[in-house]
Amino acid sequence: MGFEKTWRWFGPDDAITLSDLRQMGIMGVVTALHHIPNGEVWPQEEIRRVKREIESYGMRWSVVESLPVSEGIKTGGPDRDRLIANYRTSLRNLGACGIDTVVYNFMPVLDWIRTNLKFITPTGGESMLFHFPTFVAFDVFILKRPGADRDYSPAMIAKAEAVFRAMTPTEQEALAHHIIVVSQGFIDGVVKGETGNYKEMFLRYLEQYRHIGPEQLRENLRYFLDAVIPEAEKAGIRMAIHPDDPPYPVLGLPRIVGTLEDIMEVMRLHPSESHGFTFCAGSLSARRDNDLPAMAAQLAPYIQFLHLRNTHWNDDDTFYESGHLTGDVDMVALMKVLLREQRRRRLTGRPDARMPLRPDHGIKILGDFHLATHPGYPLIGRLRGLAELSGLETALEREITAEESPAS
Ligand code: DNO
Repeated sequence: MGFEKTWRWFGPDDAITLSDLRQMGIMGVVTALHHIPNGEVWPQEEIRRVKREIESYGMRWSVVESLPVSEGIKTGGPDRDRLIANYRTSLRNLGACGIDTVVYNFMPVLDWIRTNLKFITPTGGESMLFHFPTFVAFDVFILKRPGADRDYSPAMIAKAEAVFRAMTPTEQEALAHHIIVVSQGFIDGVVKGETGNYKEMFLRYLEQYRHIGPEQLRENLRYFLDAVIPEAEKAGIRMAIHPDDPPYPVLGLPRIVGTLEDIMEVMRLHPSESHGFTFCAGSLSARRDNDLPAMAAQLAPYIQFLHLRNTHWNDDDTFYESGHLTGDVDMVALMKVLLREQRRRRLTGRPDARMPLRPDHGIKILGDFHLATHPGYPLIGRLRGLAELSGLETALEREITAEESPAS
């Protein structure tokens, strides 16, 4: 059977069309109503319109990624009950339209972070890289976040200063713009590109978390889950929280979905079949002490959606997105754990045995350089990843079947 092969599609503005997806053998589409502002209700007519469009190409709307959680919910601000009520209505509407899997994350202010969106790989492709001292240079010397220097060791500050001094003012500005705007804008980030003073705006958002540590953020997540999970249960929806990327605190902001212990704790906040997890291999591997196959084995019953890709660490400070099979994550071992879980679900009749998988991100190669796509979402690089993962899956499925029914 294998996992349901899916693809993230950004809607009508995506340079990759639904008919392209169909040619690639995609079964399920992963998308969101990106045109609806964060915090507003997703109306049934809009959901139905997009769903019909996807179905007219012979595919299904497999996963919503993401139904974004507004800042007011994460900070526990005065408007949180209104925002949660809207979120519940959107879930009800999605359920009424037959959508059953919804991704969200609980990262304060900003989502994923890379310091170089155009890193040239050893073989000449274009990927994305994270260099910790460059990130510290952004925080301490470019953004000038108050108190930032207290968060790092003197040795790290010295490295960051050297990075900062080697940059031209244009490069400094581009780094800030990439982190705050470019890599967030297309996934409903809080700071949009229109504003010239995006750094000040961003600092104001950070400021709202001045008194919110991990415990309080977890409490705010519990409050959210207590309100939305019962609604998801009624609507027949499984919620799949996405891990933090990178999976540790940044810019003085708490991040609480990064390690096995974190995720188990989040799962305990509101036990329910509708409260699950997105196993994002790329995000989780942005922490060297995360052992992914072991994590997948522990978290298996909660996994509702798979984002598979790999990372490679050049040294303790630097990782880059190295493709799908190649890299430091043992993708063979990981895939095996996941396939065993799928088999277990099938045998026990669990309704969530399709386990949608998408090739997460990809390296730009060949014609990808001529297509305007979002950072991390090229056509050929992702398709290559999907092909590699599918090949691996086919081979491992056969191996697992043989192991379980040995020839007599
Ligand atoms: C970036 C992705 C994120 C992630 C969302 C899930 O490419 O890792 O957009 O899918 O944060 O809510």
